[in-house]
Amino acid sequence: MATQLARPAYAEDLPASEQAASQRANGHAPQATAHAPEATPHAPDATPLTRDDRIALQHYMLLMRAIEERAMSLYRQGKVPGSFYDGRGQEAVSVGAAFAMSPSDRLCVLHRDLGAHLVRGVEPPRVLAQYMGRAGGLTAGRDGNVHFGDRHLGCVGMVSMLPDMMLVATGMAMAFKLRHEQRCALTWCGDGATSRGDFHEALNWASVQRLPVVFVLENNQFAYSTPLELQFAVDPVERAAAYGCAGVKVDGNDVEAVFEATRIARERALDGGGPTLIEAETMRMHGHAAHDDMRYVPPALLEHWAARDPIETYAARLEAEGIDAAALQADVSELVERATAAALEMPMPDPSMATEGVFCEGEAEPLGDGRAPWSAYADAAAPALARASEVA
Ligand SMILES: Cc1ncc(C[n+]2csc(CCOP(=O)(O)OP(=O)(O)O)c2C)c(N)n1
Ligand SMILES: [Mg+2]
Repeated sequence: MATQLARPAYAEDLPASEQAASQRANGHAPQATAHAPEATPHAPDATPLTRDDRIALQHYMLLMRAIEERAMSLYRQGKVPGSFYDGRGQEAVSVGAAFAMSPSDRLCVLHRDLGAHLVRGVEPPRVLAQYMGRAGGLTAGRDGNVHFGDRHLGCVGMVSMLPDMMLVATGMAMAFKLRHEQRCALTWCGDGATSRGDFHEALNWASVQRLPVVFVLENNQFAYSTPLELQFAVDPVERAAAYGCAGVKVDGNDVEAVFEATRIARERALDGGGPTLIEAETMRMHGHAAHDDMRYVPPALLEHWAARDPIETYAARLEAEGIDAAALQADVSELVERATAAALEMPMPDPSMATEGVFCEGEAEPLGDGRAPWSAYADAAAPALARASEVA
């Protein structure tokens, strides 16, 4: 069932003629004319989500939550080395944004964005094995918990220094521009990231060069124990304007709002309109990591956001459209149980492999394409749900 979604305000801010004039003033040719012929699907201007798309969005959010809940219990059983980081409450941000991207777009996925890996096609047993340091994990035990990315699925594994991945995404977008490739880079960053120099360098360079990159700022109210009011005096979206970067604020607990803002930002990027900073307002519902009891978070704040849980609110919306949300939940629970059993059967890595595959040996292999379950990218014969179940 199609629903027309509201366009964020910035989409109307810069008419095409003004964009072109601004580009000429900056000495940049409009990207739209510089692009090579369509190499990847350029999503239609206003493609609404289908019923299957909505089911897929909920599927991936449920999958992210169920995997992370299971991983947390494995952590408590001593099966996850180090600590464990999750994105409870932020499922809509990673799933909604990743869902808008085409197969040949490239993603730098952050530590609270498991949903994006799942959308791109990473299978749940590999994620659970990763957390447990098993040989079948994405890094085959070389790195623990959240520092991973499957390059075969168009994702660059994140590094711990934050927000370095903003610069990596900016660099990829620069390469797309230089090669006249019709693709977009996407990355996430936290509210804490806005206080780091890399954040400003990335926004500035991407704006000066009008690069096809989308930055999703996950404003989850805290950077470890530092609250927003100690993080910035000026809203990051307002700062974006100072760089000449489009900025938009969305409800980060509304998966369709995040999807739509990202879809429009991507279109804008591919049309030569430059980068967009999307600030998704949400809440980190767990501690910074499993070891953090988050005593510093006011209980009333948690209660406020608990009532706006992205999965529960979307389930109610789907039910109103006649979709059996409970059945989706049951399918995912079963799937994650199977995935856990599979991961627990995987061996620990052979220690002699630790130094293999760390550096590039021989010819560098380009990143591969990822899965893009949104129906706009799928063949008419392959609806999103079928693709979602493939991931399972
Ligand atoms: C440069 C740098 N300093 C400190 C850390 C340790 N660290 C990891 S996550 C984190 C909190 C980051 O907060 P934010 O950017 O808001 O992201 P969130 O964890 O809230 O999603 C910190 C301080 C780091 N990874 N990199
Ligand atoms: Mg934060």
